[in-house]
Amino acid sequence: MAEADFQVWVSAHQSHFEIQLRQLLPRSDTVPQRLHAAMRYSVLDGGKRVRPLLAFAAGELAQANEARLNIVAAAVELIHAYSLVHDDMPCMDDDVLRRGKPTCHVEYDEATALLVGDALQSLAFQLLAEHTLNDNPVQQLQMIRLLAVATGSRGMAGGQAIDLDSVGKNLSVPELELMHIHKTGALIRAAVMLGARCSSALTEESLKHLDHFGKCVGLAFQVVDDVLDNEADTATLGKTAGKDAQRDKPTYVTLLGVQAAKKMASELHAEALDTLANFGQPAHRLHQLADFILTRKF
Ligand code: GRG
Repeated sequence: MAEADFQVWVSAHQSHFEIQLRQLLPRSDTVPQRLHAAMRYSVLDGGKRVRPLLAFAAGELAQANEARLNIVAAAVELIHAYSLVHDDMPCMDDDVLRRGKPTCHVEYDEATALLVGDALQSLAFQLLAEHTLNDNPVQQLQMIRLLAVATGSRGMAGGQAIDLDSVGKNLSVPELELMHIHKTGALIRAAVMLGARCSSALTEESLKHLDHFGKCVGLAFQVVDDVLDNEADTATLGKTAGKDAQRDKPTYVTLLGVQAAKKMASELHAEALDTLANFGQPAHRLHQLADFILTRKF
């Protein structure tokens, strides 16, 4: 019953969010048409939308306004889509399949893929700057800063730099954790915090709990991703499976083995749920999303 209710909530938010994204992205019949078409190709009709769902769930906990949540969720998803487009390019992971379809540089070309990433990132910050996200403008500036830090060299881009540098190397578990907290974790953590900060209802202490929850599920997401890269097939994932081993990249699976990696994901999940206990029932969607992050098969 609870599972069915969660599926209804997920589907309703995913379809509603898809409509929002369609409206927020530039139309493909406006100049420059090819770039706009490639941006829409890279963002629409695909992906689990985990980060937007986390923003919506954290926002519901904070009783935030839905219109504001749509904007922060879109900004985070645009940053995520940009990172996937750039990550797939020949100068980085060099992949041909993403979300079950040809990657952006394959469908279009490399220069277009580069520009798609650039333009999606700019659009994310444009949205945060042109919509009201919090009654207090100082708080809103803090939110824009939060996403900027999570995206830049002290967040996702920095994690990607460490990742590219790690190919063929033996990292320690703490080094791997540092890389993934930045590369994957920072944006997931930002999604939770941006959703919560769309209202001023939560105390600083509650925000700290949520931030810790975001940190735990962000890292758990990556540990599970490493396990799936090792265990799942390309058709299920919608992206090339076994890529990490192929590129000789250190992962939780190569460092710890599959069983220990799964145990680590479970421990992070348990820590995330412990943190949510501070909120009780109003945090049930975040609880369900943490369960999904642990048990996902794609
Ligand atoms: C290029 C600056 C820059 C950063 C790229 C996030 C990232 C950094 C690269 C993506 C490579 C990758 C497979 C990372 C592992 C975790 C991850 C982010 C998986 C993809 O996210 P999902 O599973 O994808 O949420 P969907 O398609 O469902 O949105």
